[in-house]
Amino acid sequence: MDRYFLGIDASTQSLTLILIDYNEGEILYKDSVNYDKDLPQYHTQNGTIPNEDEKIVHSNPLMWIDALEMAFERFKGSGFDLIQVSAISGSGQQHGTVYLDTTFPDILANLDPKKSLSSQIRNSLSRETSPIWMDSSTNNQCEEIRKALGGRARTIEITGSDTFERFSGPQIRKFWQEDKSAYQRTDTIHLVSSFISSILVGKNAPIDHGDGAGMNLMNIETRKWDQRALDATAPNLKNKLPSLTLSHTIVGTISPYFIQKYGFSPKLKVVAWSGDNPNSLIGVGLISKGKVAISLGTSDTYFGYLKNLKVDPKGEGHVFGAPTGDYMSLICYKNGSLAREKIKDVFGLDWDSFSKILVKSKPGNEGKIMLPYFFPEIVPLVLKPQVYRFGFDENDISANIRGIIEAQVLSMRLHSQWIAEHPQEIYATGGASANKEILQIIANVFGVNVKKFDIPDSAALGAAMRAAKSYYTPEEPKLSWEDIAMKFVDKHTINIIHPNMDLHEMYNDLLLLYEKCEDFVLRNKEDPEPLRKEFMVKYFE
Ligand code: XUL
Repeated sequence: MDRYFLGIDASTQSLTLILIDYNEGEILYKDSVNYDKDLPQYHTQNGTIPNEDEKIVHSNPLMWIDALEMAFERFKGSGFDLIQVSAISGSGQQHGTVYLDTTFPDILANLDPKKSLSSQIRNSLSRETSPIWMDSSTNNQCEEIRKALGGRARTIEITGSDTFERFSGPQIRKFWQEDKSAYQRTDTIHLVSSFISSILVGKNAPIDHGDGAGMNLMNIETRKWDQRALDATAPNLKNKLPSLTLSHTIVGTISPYFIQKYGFSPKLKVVAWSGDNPNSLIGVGLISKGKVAISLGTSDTYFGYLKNLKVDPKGEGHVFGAPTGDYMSLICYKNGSLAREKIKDVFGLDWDSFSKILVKSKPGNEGKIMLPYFFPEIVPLVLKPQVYRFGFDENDISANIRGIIEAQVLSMRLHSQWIAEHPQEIYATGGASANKEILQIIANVFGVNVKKFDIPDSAALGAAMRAAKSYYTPEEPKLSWEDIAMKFVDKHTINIIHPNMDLHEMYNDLLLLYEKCEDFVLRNKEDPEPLRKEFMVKYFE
């Protein structure tokens, strides 16, 4: 008993559930509900509602809770007796907001297990859809808030990040500007994480410091709502936000709805949910300095543990609260898996043939460089998508495949230089971390070992590990994050990929060239062509 913990990750394209056996350090059950395939009634594409304006990206909050019920239903059907689960925590795609009216607490307190959650919660939504992290339609609001806070440097100092299009504050401001009466009707604004944890405990649950930091509303030092940021965003906002809390807080026990419907124990503890990146930090065991992780998912992210608060003066990266109570750095790229998929689909390939072509192509791509802004990009900021190619065109299969992967990795190295500590080791996670050649390119570009895990779902695993830690800590204070990481993470490392240091030298040169290409296209600086020619002569003639 007291050994089974559940982690749930409500991400952009799917909802994943992981059950761990703490005593054995094993994952006993894993399942994913894919929104497009399993919930076709919502008509989503890659988990989002199609919109003619590609800057506007919303999703349906009811779909997330239907996915939750489907996952519980299947879990119950697996034969495992759900009464054995001791604690549950979760992870939500970050920044997305859910808008609820005054009826929400009552509805939650009186959920009828004979009806679906979505049919009961539907009427409490004061905004039908939720803007998510892929939305980039709030450039004006970002400027307004930044200005009101005293400029970029002040904004970063106060909130840990510059204002970003996808962050909750600018999104809330846009909602208030565009639909004042719906804003007024809104009683509570949740994040994806706190929305689902509220449903699980049957009352409004708090937002944790990890996810709260992705709003441009929380003071990164005091970890409280910052009145200046609230005032710069929308009127009366403080009254509409849940409270903030430490990530390890037990926010309640499971609501009777889930006990009656799925057979969970009335003692089941619900631990505060957090964002997917803070959860992944734990899921890959980043609890000390010098290690960073790259998550290759719908978004590609580069993140690391920070003992002390350190912000990015250029404002491309973020600082969030870490579930350990410390901090984490994060850089997020929108052109992740969906951009890789675009290249794969354009050439009618499957992932296997994509990989084979990647392996055969030459490192350095014979000097052919891509800037892969298939979608609006976050880092560097590109609001109007366009793909730039230097030295090749869109028909060259091999150059396009190597071009996109090298670009993604070089961009990570280029834009992570503000995190002063050079990584000593990189942990790879997310769906595309299954591709060994991509990991080899990461090792070569950064010049360090890359560790690969047999569980790419680090956010759901991290949530389950957090549930275990919070459950045990009061009784067994000696249980440290290191103990937990050893049990789950070290044990599941299946591959260490070593860098080729000759190629690393070449990538050092390519990094300079890549930066010149970015400068040329985005900052009107000099033509990189002469340097590109030199690079080709040096390495390919
Ligand atoms: C992080 C970010 C994404 C989302 C979705 O800032 O926007 O990584 O959390 O995964």
